[in-house]
Amino acid sequence: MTPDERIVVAGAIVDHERRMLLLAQRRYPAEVAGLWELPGGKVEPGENAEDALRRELAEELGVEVRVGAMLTERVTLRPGLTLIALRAQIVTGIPHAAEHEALAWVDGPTLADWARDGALIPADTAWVPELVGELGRP
Ligand code: DCM
Repeated sequence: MTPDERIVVAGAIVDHERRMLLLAQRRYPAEVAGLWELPGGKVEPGENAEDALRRELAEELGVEVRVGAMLTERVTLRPGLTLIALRAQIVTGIPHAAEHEALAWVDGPTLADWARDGALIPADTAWVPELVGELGRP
């Protein structure tokens, strides 16, 4: 990876029973306004992905999270900008939409439906099979 490569990190936030995933509805830009995403944002220079995710989720949702393992798929958003997702669970706080239009907890079948219906931002559909396979597993 060259030094000018940037990472966007998204949080696959699941509840404590690992049944539901938290999705956030984007307000901007126009191409994706109204679509749902795993919340997150750009890793700043000198920051690691875990720290960036904790910072972004504190800013966007007002929660403190414990960060877990990365999901398998990496998505190239454009040359030099790669999207990854890290598993996360809320340690403190109740999520609220500080920067998004709305938040929703979805179970696996609902996530699959929303993806099929085009309700997710296109990049984030890469993670749907892995997440659907995990949600609700004992
Ligand atoms: N992005 C994405 N999926 C996410 C989060 C972000 O595809 N779950 C993209 C949208 C933008 C870029 O990453 O191209 C930066 O996102 P933001 O505007 O939230 O900082």
